[in-house]
Amino acid sequence: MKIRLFCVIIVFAFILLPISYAEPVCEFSYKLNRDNTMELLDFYPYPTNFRDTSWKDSKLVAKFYDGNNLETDLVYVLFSFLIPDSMGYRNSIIVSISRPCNSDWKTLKFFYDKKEIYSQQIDDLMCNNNNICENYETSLICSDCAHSSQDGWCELVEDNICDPDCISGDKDCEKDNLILNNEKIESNLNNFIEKEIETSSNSYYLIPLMLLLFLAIFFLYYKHSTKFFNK
Ligand SMILES: [Ca+2]
Ligand SMILES: [Ca+2]
Ligand SMILES: [Ca+2]
Repeated sequence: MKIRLFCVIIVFAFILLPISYAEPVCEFSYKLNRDNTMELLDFYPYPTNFRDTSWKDSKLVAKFYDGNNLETDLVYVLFSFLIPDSMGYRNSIIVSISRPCNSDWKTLKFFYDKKEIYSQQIDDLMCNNNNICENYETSLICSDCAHSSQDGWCELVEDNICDPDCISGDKDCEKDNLILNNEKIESNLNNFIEKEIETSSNSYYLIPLMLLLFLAIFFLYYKHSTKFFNK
């Protein structure tokens, strides 16, 4: 029995092990043109269990360099301008590369057939450390962005803050919605009561007016009938 329990624990430990090692991975997407010009389309850091699946035989290579211009990472980029089931060759395609985020990164360079075709400073892209959460920065890899703030990254943490980036899942947003709904119901009820009081108080002004009108009609009728009988 004890051996069976031990085996179950070991299996669970192996299942949970990769989850506990989820690390921020930085994904860069570029538009690659046939004349080998490039432009950044998107940069997105997200936590995952990174597995290097890059194709080890490509003419297009991406290399990361640190502040001392030393190569820290290398990615072979899979690409083809010939798209199956399309009209043939495309003039431009989208290429993406992913690597575990590294705060030492300074520059990302692309080489085609060992010739440099593109270079971009990426340290500021990841975090420019100016205490302003902007551009591609997220709290995942940049201290400029406060946790659970609006930074394009949804943090599913119960921290009494509703992260506006979460469409669903953040229980704090459900609490906020509940408070907001209760406040709305309370405010509607107050408005209704105020309107009722206003309407009622307006009616009170009408009572003496109605009474005066009634008396005036009665007086005219009485005067008219007295004149008639006196004739
Ligand atoms: Ca910033
Ligand atoms: Ca966020
Ligand atoms: Ca939260």
